[in-house]
Amino acid sequence: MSIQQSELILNPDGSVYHLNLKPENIAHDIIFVGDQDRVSKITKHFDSVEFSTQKREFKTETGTYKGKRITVMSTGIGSDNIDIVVNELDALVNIDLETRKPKENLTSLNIIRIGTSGSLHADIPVDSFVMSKFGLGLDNMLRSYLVDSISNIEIEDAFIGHTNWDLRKGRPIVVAGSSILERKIESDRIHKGITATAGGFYGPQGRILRLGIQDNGLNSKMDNFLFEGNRITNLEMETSAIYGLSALLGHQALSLNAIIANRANGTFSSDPYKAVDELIEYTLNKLAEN
Ligand code: R1P
Repeated sequence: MSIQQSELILNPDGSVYHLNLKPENIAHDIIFVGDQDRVSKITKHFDSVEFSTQKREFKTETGTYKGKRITVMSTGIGSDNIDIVVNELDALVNIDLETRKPKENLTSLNIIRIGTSGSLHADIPVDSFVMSKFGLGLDNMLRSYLVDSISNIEIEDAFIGHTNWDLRKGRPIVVAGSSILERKIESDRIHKGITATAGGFYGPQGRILRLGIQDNGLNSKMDNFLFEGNRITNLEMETSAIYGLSALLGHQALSLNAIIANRANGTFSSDPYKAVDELIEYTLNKLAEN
């Protein structure tokens, strides 16, 4: 059965609806960033850029770095955007856009997020790097899919018990990142742990401006959560969604974040762009190694 026009929407030129991309526009190694202005901060290091487009917050550039073909795209903020980006990217490689049928031979993409994030621990200071072994989704997006095969129920139950999580907010989900990409990118320089993905920036991450929040002790409970040596290192808004959809669709995904705020001691990086630039150069060189 072919997928109907209303379900997989294509633009008049045949590109996918939100990303404005055709299959030939993307590489198999893809870097996600949140901020559209971060795309050129990566591609300025490229040998050359062969393709560039933008629709809404989704800016994409494809080129080569030290001979390796890489696509860089901005996802904007939040898991709802990740739902669009990962599904449309998968359609570009795994659905025949002419016949509108899934392909028999599937392609696995390598997806790496280079993001910014807040640390929950004083010993993970501003300007350091964090790699997410797991994404802890507090935002519910993944719960619309059949997630039993990818969710880590033991960690979820431990987290729910430890934080006395109110299930009216939905059931948290824990999904692992790609161990293949982890081995490729890791080094002593990078902290590893569980990255919590929140469904918003203020209340959902415990920030109080004028509104009271449901659990103002949540960040400190997350801070001292530990499961088999894994602690929750940081809070941001995309990682668990990237991990969940990539795992379900058969792609490898890894999330890296430059720590620009430390929620444990209230500090903010004096030069957040420098920390992000360093993480960009670190990641590009690791990707180009083999
Ligand atoms: C919030 O300011 C945004 O910054 C972080 C969060 O995950 C959220 O997207 O990441 P990016 O800098 O990659 O967007």
